Amino acid sequence: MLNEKIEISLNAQIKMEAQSSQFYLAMASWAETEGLTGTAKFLYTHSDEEREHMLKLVKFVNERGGRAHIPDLDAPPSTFDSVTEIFKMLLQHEVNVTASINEVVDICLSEKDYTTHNFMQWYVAEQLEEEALARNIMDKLQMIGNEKSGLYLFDRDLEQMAPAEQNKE
Ligand code: OFO
Repeated sequence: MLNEKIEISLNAQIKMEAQSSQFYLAMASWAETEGLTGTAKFLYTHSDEEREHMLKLVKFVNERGGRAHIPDLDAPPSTFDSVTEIFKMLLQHEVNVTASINEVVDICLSEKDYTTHNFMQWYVAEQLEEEALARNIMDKLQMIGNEKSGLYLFDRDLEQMAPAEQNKE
């Protein structure tokens, strides 16, 4: 049975993952309208994955005798200045997600809930990879600068990166 503190923190994490999914969906949609097919594909996949992260938490909370709350979400922006702005925001967002996951892990330890602690380790590892990937993408973008041909190649690159580097459970 989940204790109340843990249930509250897991529900907060459910919202965070759902919000991430919406945020990346908005980015994907913008990229698609800008003709950035590879970037859009990468972001649509990323958005789907965040939804999976949310679902995994929903099921865990319910299976442990708690009650998952499906939250209201804030509307994400519908336009962005550039691909660089998108990935800067994405990286910052992932850093915030990591902090929030660490918070859940902290609560698990102080409440001595080792089952949830164990479950959360999957998210800890996932964040490590997601942050590394986002940093790697930012490095590429910094190298390209404002070069149009570089952006074209970057977009093609991202198309390849979409499903392979992600999607593991
Ligand atoms: Fe990338 O946030 Fe989920 O865990």
